[in-house]
Amino acid sequence: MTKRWTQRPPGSTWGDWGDDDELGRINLLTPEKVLEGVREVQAGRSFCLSLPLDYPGGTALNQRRPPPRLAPTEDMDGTPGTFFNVHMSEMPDWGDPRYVDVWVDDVVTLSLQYSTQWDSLAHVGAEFDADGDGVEEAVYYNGYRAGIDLVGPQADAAGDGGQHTSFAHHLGMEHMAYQGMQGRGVLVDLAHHLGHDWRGVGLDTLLEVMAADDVVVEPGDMLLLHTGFATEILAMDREPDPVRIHTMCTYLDARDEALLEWINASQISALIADNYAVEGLTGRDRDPSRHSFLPIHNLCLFKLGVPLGEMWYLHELATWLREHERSRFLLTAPPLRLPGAVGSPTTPIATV
Ligand code: UVW
Repeated sequence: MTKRWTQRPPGSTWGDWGDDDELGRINLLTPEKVLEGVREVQAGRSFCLSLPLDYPGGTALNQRRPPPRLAPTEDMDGTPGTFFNVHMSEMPDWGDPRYVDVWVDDVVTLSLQYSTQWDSLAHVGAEFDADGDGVEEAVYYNGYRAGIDLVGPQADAAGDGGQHTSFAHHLGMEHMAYQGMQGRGVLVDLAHHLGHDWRGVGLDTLLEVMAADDVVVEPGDMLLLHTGFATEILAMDREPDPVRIHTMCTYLDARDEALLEWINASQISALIADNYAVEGLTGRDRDPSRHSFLPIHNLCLFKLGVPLGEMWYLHELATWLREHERSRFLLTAPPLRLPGAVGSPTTPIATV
């Protein structure tokens, strides 16, 4: 493959794992890193780090992401939405009175980023002059191009009469799923030290909290931030307060340049939080230069190849770790192996 770029964004890892790399710092989840995670397993207890996928409920958090809709598949005679409690003894065509089976099949319409989720490297790119001709183009991690490698739903995009529905031909979830997303997780308990007030956390505060709990992050670790957001969401019982859901718990303050430098220097393989977007939607409105709306998304997904986990449910894990004066565990968090998907629900398991 010819190189997709002649200049890479400053401070990026593009090309560090080859011209065709689609994993970025996920590559740091090496066999040794998995073993480091396995060595953290001492009690044999597992924690589910997913919310029920129909939380937060409604669309107050994001109007483009409706809650999942489950329905039965169509029946054998093609009647839509009826294949539920079907007696095979009574089925037309290949049913038989001797059969005792009763069947259900279902289908889901699911916004892949509605609830506990991964953002793949295909989720956010940027306008950047990757080919050095003085003109910016829309590119994603390692120079994969909008319109070529990530193709939108225009007719006949794949030359197959418009039937093709896999839009991210590169950087999609299948790469993370195949890799496995397993290794050592390290949890920082912001909620314990800072409470559930809505506030940004810069590097100084993050390091203070980590020092207070003796938390050490090493290259290749997956870093998890417990803010209490998902705990609050669960308590709202699928009817979130539309104001409070946007004004509760802590988030990373992306305006703190030192924090961005630390994320880069720490060489984490994934950045995960129990809140909406890891960082706040606080913007840099007074900055007249061109900049990213979500600088941590830009840094992690576009420049470094660090996937983001959002709205993970960390309450019980954080409680157990605190009781046992620990912060590390084995984390196993594959997304759906759904080719072309940009986001994905996940049911992460922490084993302690
Ligand atoms: C936002 O929508 C703000 O973040 P994400 O797409 O990562 O969920």
